[in-house]
Amino acid sequence: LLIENHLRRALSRNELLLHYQPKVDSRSGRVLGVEALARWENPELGLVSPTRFIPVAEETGLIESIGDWILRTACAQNKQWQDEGIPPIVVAVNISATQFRRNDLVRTVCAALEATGLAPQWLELEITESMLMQRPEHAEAILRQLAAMGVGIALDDFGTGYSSLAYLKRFPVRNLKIDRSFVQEIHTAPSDAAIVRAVVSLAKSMDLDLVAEGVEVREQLDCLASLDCHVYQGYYFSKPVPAALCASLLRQS
Ligand code: G
Ligand code: G
Ligand code: MN
Ligand code: NA
Repeated sequence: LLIENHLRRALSRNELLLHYQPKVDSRSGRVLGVEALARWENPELGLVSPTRFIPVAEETGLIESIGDWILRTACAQNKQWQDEGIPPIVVAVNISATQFRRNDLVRTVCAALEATGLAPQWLELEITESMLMQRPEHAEAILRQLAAMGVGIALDDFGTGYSSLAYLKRFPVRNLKIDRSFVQEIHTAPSDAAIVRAVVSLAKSMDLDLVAEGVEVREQLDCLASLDCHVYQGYYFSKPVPAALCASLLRQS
């Protein structure tokens, strides 16, 4: 209840902000995109993790206004980077299960793009396999509308849920993000390398983009490269950082 009461006022008190984590091509070293990650800094509670406050936002309905703010802020930031002359990149925004279930997601996304002037091709939404599988017909209809607009869809934490390959083919998904649990020991655990090899092959045959999450050390990166997976996110390149710091990473890239 304490956290809920504070969260109700978080937006009007400017306590929410977004950090951005680069997505990098290990061959060129270039930043291809960024993932927006919400942060909440409350004077009494301190820094609260999204793993704590997003579920509260979902239970209380606050996710409607907070999710809308996250989308708009990420789109506005990306548009601003473009206006500053930084080569265009994709910004990815995490969508919660409750946001995805609602009937107004497409409208909310349209409104954010219109309000900020960001072209749809520079926005990607990250959803999870389980969100697709709960109401497949609903999911398919939403994803088709978003794809028709030109907005990209990424499957986050890929490999930890249970999407059937038939569904993967049916949904207009652009990008698979290999969950970091498979990357963590990829250089020492042959079974993890085998899983990643299978996902690489799946992505190739279905013409999907691929990102490895949670790359922290050089050995993981080398192993991913040997498996022909060249795009990654992780502390090895950069943790999620404030927009200003992210802009300087983008300018250097
Ligand atoms: O960045 P961090 O490791 O603290 O994120 C923890 C979890 O919170 C991750 O699973 C991430 O997807 C989720 N998360 C971070 N920002 C957002 C957001 O803006 N919206 C939603 N729905 N989830 C987020
Ligand atoms: O569920 P999702 O993939 O959206 O979660 C993203 C979360 O992963 C963010 O909270 C981010 O801080 C975290 N993250 C990003 N890179 C790394 C990494 O290299 N190692 C670890 N342990 N976490 C990471
Ligand atoms: Mn994510
Ligand atoms: Na993930």
